Amino acid sequence: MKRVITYGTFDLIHHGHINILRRAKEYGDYLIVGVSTDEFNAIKGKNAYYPYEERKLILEAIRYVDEVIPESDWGQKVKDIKDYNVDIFVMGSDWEGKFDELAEHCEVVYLPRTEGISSSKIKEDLKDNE
Ligand code: C2G
Repeated sequence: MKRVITYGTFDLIHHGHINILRRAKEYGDYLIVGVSTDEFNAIKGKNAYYPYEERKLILEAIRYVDEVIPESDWGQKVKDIKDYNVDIFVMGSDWEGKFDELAEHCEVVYLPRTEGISSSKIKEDLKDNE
């Protein structure tokens, strides 16, 4: 029973998110997603269109996702890895190298991002087409 975890804002869910969730799940049997709270998004300098509860609801409806937990600060990952018995931590390649210290506690995997899509691109494109 391999347990995988990944983190993110996951606003305006798109195929880039689906790709990383599907591939993260392929590394194990159970995928936990730490979804950023609205307060943590403010710390990350992100302003999500959907509030936390909606982003959580949408993620819970995705077939690859087994559990959704709040991500409220940068420093919670080690405790999450221990508390949830995580074997593998997965992030997109834009984070390559940023979480290597977690390798003391679990396997760390960075997967290539899906090119050409992002929540901010969606917002910009919609604005341009108004
Ligand atoms: N992602 C991807 N391809 C895209 C867009 C996003 O693979 N075209 C991946 C990101 O690499 C990340 C995940 O989808 O692994 C979620 O992306 P965001 O919602 O943008 O999350 P982010 O703001 O990077 O927050 O502690 C970690 C942070 O919470 C990550």
